Amino acid sequence: MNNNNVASQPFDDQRPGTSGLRKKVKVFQTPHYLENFVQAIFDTQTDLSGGSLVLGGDGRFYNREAIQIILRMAAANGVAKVIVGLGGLLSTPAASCLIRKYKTDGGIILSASHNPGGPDEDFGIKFNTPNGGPAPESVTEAIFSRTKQIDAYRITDHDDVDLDQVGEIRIGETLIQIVDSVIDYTELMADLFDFERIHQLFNSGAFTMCFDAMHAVTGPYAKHIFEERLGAEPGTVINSTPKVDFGGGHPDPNLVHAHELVTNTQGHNGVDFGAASDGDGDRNMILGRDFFVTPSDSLAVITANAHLVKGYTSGISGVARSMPTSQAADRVAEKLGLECYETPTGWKFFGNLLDAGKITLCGEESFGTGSNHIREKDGMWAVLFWLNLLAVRQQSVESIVREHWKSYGRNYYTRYDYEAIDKAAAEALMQSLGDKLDSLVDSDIDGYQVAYADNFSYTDPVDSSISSNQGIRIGFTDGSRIVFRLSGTGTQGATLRVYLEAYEPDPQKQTSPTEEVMKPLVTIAQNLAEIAQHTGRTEPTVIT
Ligand code: VG1
Ligand code: CO
Repeated sequence: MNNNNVASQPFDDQRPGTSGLRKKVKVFQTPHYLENFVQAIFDTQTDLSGGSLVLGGDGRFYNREAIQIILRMAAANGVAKVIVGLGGLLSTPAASCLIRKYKTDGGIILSASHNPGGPDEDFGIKFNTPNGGPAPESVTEAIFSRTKQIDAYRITDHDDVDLDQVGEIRIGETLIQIVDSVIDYTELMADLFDFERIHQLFNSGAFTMCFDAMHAVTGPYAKHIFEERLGAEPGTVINSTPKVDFGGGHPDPNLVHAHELVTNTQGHNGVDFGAASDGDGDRNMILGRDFFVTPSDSLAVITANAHLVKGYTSGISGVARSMPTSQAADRVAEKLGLECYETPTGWKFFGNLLDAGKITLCGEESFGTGSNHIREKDGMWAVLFWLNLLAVRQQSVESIVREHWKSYGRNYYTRYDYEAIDKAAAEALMQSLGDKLDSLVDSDIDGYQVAYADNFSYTDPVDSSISSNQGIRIGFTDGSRIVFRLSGTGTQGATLRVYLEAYEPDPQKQTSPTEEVMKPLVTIAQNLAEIAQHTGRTEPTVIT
């Protein structure tokens, strides 16, 4: 067995975005492309040499090939132990769980999350630190700097390792452990949730559920937990076999892409509870019968009800939400006397708050919810939280949310995405909107009074690091808000996201269709940012 030093040249586009490095599969297949990035991880994360690593991915096209390459590179870089998910599969939350449980020096997760998979679609890679969370900006920037200088990488000659048997193999000095992460992950969930009570709910015969794994990584976890452990009817989990191309769909749990699930929740025969997760299992969508729970509301409901759920009965220390997420959680925090933090988009910004014990719960409007049990958002966790809550409160999803609105007010919420627009046009739009901000404060726009208009900058309360230019916020005196930012996960052109929120405290006015309530704000947003003029688009690609 030989360790080879392979000469290479830097690529200039390996800066990680909101969640790791995401590119088309074809880009990752370019000779040395993946290898350079992985070597930059080994070069900057020096504890890995002689240390241990968790490795796995969401099973998309190129997952297995990339794992074999990374294993041979880990051996050549002196990693002592690599813990790999069976079949090369690890959901993002399961990877975080393993890093923490086995106290490894980090993890490499292969995923482009909810983006489609296949030879012409997307692939991704990210490094998680020993706390189990996505690397903070200081680490991703160090990796990026290294990719700009790299001139060689180390790789061992070795045959492919069998990823499909639990057990131990060696590549030279490096121990490879293939583990069934469903076991470790289930154990953690059983600690946090009242499995007995949820089992009784399913046994009662009066409760039905449908979970859509979207042919992505959560299939095996969901089958085991819902059907085998909690006694849900066989067939409760649909699309449960992970596929390299996610069955040709977008593994994105929203009303547009999880249409089979949505149909199953509709009408008289609809199930009582519907849920889905994304490509890598960190996102979740929650549905009742004929009822959609916005992710922002889900975070607020979870916060308000945490004391009813096994793992959280002793109380929570605080809550955080990403900036574009609706302010529903803020209302709950205020009532409960808890601190509520507003962070930039991306889970990495919750890490310090969780590590410091400042928060127990956190979430994003993009179908992400989680707690201090790991350092990633966790789709199955959110679904189990809701199940536990339904078992305790013995009410429908809809009545729980409607009661919540009555107590705290309703934050109507919607997001408009303009995908694959010209990058320069998107940047020009943000620039000219940014230039206007000062003049907007205190002005009146179509009857809405501007309270503040700024470009969000975040100072981390734990390490004082500053992240600026995180999106434009325009807040109005009635509590409504418009946020504009450019996506950091896309692989084609630019994506403009416009987030809209309106606050309604009056219970009599909490049943209007969201589109109707949002209309005036949509018009303001389109005009202010001159979206059509800059991008040529009069309609968004996706509305969630
Ligand atoms: C999007 C979401 C963000 C989320 C990120 C990663 O980022 O808006 O809230 O953390 O995806 O989620 P962006 O930069 O495209 O808006 V996942 O499930 O794709 O890892
Ligand atoms: Co994801």
